[in-house]
This record gives sequence, C-alpha cells and structure tokens, in this order.
Amino acid sequence: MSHHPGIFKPLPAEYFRHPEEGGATNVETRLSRLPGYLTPNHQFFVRSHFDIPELKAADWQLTLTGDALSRSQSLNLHDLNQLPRVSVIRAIECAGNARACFARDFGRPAEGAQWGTGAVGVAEWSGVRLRDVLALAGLKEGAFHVRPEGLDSGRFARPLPIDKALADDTIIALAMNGEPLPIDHGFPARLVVSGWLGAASVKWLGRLEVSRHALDTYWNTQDYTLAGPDYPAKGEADGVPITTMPVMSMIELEDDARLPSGPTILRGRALSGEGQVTAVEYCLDDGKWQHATLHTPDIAGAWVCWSLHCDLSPGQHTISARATDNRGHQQPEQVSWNNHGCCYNAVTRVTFHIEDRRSK
Ligand SMILES: Nc1nc2c(c(=O)[nH]1)N[C@H]1C(S)=C(S)[C@@H](COP(=O)(O)O)O[C@H]1N2
Ligand SMILES: [Mo]
Repeated sequence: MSHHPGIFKPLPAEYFRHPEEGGATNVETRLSRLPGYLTPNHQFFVRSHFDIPELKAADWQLTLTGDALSRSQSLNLHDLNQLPRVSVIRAIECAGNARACFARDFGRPAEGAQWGTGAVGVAEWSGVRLRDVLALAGLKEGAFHVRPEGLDSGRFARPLPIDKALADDTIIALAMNGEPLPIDHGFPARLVVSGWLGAASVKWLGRLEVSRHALDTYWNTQDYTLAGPDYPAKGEADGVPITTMPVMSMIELEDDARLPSGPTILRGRALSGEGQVTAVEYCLDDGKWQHATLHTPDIAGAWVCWSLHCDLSPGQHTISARATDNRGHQQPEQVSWNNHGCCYNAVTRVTFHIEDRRSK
C-alpha cells in the first residue's frame, strides 16, 4: 500500500483557509461560503496527521481482533454491504476548532494548528452500524474498549468505550453526502462517532480491536486531552481525555470583513456535541443580547443555521454570539487555558467593518 503526503482534493482559497504554515495537510472551511445546511464534500475541512493511504476498494480488509471477541475475523466491503444500511446527518468537529482564540484571549498560542472556527462540517454519512460489525465476530460480555485503527502511515487510533461503540448512530461510513467517501475523508471506510471530537472518527479504518481492558493510545492520553493547571492528569494521561464536544456557535464572517452599508443579514451556525441547540443569542457592539432566528433543520449531533437582520452605521463593529443547548449548557464568557488548545467555546466574537458608501 502506498502513502501520499498532503490532501488530494483541490483547495481553492475561496473555500478554504490554511491554519498553519507549510504543506496542506490541514485546511478549514470558510463557513461563509457554504451553500446550504450540509457541507459539500469539496468544501469539507480536512485534518490528517499522517500520510494518506491509497486504498483499493477490492483489496480493502477490516480486521477484527481482541479478547472480547469470540473469534478474529477479516471483513471486506462485500461483507459490510450485507448488513443493514443506515444514514445519519452528523457533524465532525475537530477538538481544536477555534484554537486560535486561545492566542487572542491569553496572549500566547496553544500547541497545534491555529484553527479559526472552520474545523467543522456536517454531512450525511451512510454505512453500517459499528455494533452490527462487531456482532459478526461475536462480541463477548465484559467488553470495555474498542480501538479503531487507521491505515494511514502513523496508524492513527483512538479508543472508544463500549457503550459509545454500540450506540445507534456510531457507524462505519462508506459514503458521504451520497458519494463514496473521498480519499481525504477516509476512503473506503471511516468511523463516524456522533457528537464526539473529530479524532474519534478514525479514517481509512483497517482494524478494530475489542478488549476487556483499556486500549489507550497517544491520541487519548497525550493529545486530544484537556491538560493544564485546571485539569489534573489522570493515570497514564496528561489530562482528561476529550469525549463530547461543547456547545459552540460560529459566525459566517471573516475577521475584518468589509460589508456594504444598508440592511444586512448576518448568519452563522451552532452545534453542541450529541445535543441539540435550542437558542442562539447575539449582541452587536455594546448592545443588548437578542435572540437570533434559528432555521430548520436543527438536528441533534449536527448543527443549526441562524441569522439576524441589522442596519449598522459605517465604521467598525463587533458581533458576539452564544448558543444554548437542550441540556441548558451555554457558551461561557471565558474558558480556562488548556495546553493543547482544545474545546474552545467562549462567546464567539468577530470584528467587521461597514463601508461608508452603499454598494450599487
Ligand atoms: N486515520 C486517521 N483518522 C483521523 C485522523 C487522522 O489523522 N488519521 N484525524 C482525525 C481528526 S483529529 C479529525 S478532526 C477528523 C477530521 O475529519 P476530516 O478530515 O474528514 O474532516 O478525522 C479524524 N480521523
Ligand atoms: Mo481533530
């Protein structure tokens, strides 16, 4: 199997922003350019830690092993296609989404790619339930962790507790928005772990180990953890392993955007891990908090689109937004520092300008 450095799909600057110097292994979506509710495949952000495996559908195999299975098993795409097919509309959000805000708020950058708020996307994922696949190898009582492993050059892997692995909407996706998975997004098969940090949704899936014991990896003990003065280290880990993503809103405005004067609609999106967003409030400059309009659909585990009308005077303005979910969680005024710069969800703020002259 050969591996390829970098991203395959075209990365036009109108759709993507590069959060770091150098090669294009990570790109974020310009949310202001999305045409509708779903993120089209050619606009979906990409986050890959290693070189990408060039896999052929006909040769691909998924190996199941471990002391919590009755037998080891190798499955191919034909085997998976015998199982009931499911489709879910869900977000994938990198735990580092909005990491650049730590540098803004704390005056020093957190480790990692300096993402804006575009390391998130929503797609319709179709495939088979992970629990149906595990059943083919005889899942035993007492299973504790499932460790999915990718076929990329560094064998990216991050364990899942058995309850989450068996959930209705934890799937092995074979298609994204009605097309076979694009290579950048895990062809031919990836996990989609609803509501959890993106790192749980292992791409280019090649192996599933199921054990009665913990199957921790670097990616839930030394990275994708909440680590720092406010988060005590636990066992092997440098902090608290991240699971579900917090409630967060995004504003579809580039920093320092220039808008024509006159009546304007400002838009955004909001999501909350496995939950559903119930309200988005906004505040313009030093004004009062007001409710934005939420649009349908508002799918739990995906996102909701929101908008507001305004007519602002020429000059510089700031919009703040905060979302609330169905469990009563709301974006806080501030977050505490964490070393890996994960799960930023303080009130979202963007500064923009209204031009002096009306556009024609
Ligand atoms: N095999 C493998 N799976 C992976 C990764 C990876 O580097 N290798 N990156 C993870 C991370 S950190 C994120 S945020 C999501 C990004 O998914 P996307 O590239 O399809 O947007 O994939 C996850 N799955
Ligand atoms: Mo990520």
